[in-house]
Amino acid sequence: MNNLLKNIIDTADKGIKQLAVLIDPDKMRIETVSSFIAKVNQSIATHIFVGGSEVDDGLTETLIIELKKYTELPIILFPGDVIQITDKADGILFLSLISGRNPDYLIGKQVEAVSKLAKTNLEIIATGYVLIENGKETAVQRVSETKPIKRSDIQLIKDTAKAGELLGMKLIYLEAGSGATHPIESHIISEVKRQLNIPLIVGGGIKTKMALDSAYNAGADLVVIGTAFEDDETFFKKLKKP
Ligand code: 1GP
Repeated sequence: MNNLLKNIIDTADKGIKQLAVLIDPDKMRIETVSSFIAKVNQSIATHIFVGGSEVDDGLTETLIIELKKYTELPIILFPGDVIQITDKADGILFLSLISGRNPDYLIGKQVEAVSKLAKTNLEIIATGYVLIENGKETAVQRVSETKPIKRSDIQLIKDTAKAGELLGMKLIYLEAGSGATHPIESHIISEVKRQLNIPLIVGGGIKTKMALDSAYNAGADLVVIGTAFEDDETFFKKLKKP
């Protein structure tokens, strides 16, 4: 499956909204995968993202092998570290944390990943990752030792996202952080979206259908939800396919 990016772009161009369910291999028990995925399959989810800030070696691959038994949805790595790279997925968000100024997360980890990626058939999707503050320290912030951009600094958020596009990144991901108290505000999403010509991903702290719709209405092309499904699988009922 090597049309992941093309499909995301084509779908976004048609104005059809996309939803990725984020699964953290550290938090998902293998025995529960089949029942969890049965709910994902009945929902409006279009993608499965797999990743976490801190995941033990081997867990990602084991999880993806199990996921593949139960779903046809594309599985895209959203890795917090190089050890999470596995050929079992379909693609990878090749992230650069462009909101931060830590060279390891801007280019260092990416260089480290190259020899591992060369041994895979993963579709590699260059993604500018922009962390926005949400009121509390998130795992990405702690692990990457970078500061998020202040919510009030709209110009910096917009310029950072645009710089990612101008550098040739294919997607921009606005991140409030997993389990964020407040998702990214609509006006930030809409201002960023207005000046981008590539699809916009938004994630972090989205826990309700209303918050999801509000991100979509503001201009998010693809929304990522993880914690809300971990905490309450009945949330899938509110997101059933029509
Ligand atoms: C985290 O954007 C994702 O990287 C999803 O966040 O877990 O808060 O849904 P949540």
